[in-house]
Amino acid sequence: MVTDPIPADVVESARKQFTLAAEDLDGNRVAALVVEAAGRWGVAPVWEGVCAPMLAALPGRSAAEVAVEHAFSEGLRSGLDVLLRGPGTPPPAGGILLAGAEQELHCLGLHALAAALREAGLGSLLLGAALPWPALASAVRRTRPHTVVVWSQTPMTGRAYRAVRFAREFPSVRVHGAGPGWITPPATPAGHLTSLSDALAACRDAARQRDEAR
Ligand code: B12
Repeated sequence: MVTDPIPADVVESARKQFTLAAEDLDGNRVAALVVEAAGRWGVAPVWEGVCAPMLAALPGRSAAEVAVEHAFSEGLRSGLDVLLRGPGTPPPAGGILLAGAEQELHCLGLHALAAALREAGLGSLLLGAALPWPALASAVRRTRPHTVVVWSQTPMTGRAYRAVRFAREFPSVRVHGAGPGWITPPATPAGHLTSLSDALAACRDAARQRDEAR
């Protein structure tokens, strides 16, 4: 895994290529670019240095801009999803479970985290956007993860009390809120992750502690 910072001229060139592909509504090209860049520089540097800032800067006002936003975000999602994914690999048991908060349709941060975890040799079970809390509870009972990460992009879905109640319901599981929707960060026993690198480090620590306890 490469952890060197990406040189500024590479960031600039990657941004231009992503922009051209998104403006052409060419999601396949966006996907290919993210696979290529992350393969060369690592998932976290490419996500934090190129993709996330580009997403935050999208205007998304006119109809044409919204179409570009969809092409870009969908291309990123599919590129991240194929990255380092082995065919037929079963979801790891006793591992890391990722899900979007109830009613939250944004979840690209989790796709980036899932790709970064695969890169780190950890793997995860990503259940996608907008997972109702009772469905998340059911998934936790079935898969018994050591860590759960719940993504909220918008304040409407970042209900800190809900994450805290969930963490109390599952005291042996580390429950983290992630994303900018947690305006009030979830309090202990739940946690709050603010960057992809933080999230990766938290998941790796938890996996190491689980392995030491075995
Ligand atoms: C992509 C996108 C979409 C995509 C989502 C695709 C997907 N599969 O996730 C689509 C097109 C589907 C979409 C739909 C909608 N969207 Co939208 N969307 C965006 C956009 C452009 C990027 C969001 C994103 O994914 N960013 C990537 C994340 C990771 O970046 P970030 O949040 O900036 O990251 C910060 C931290 O989270 C951290 N970080 C980065 N990566 C990671 C990873 C991890 C693991 C961690 C822990 C942290 C972390 O670093 C960053 C700096 O602090 C934003 C624009 C913006 N300015 O944010 C609007 C935006 C979020 N959307 C918005 C809206 C309103 C909508 C819609 C309601 C629009 C509509 N009328 O239909 C719908 C439905 C949303 C819903 N019900 O949930 C608003 C939200 C306003 C608000 N605050 O409530 C925004 C802000 C646009 C705007 N300016 O109005 N959207």
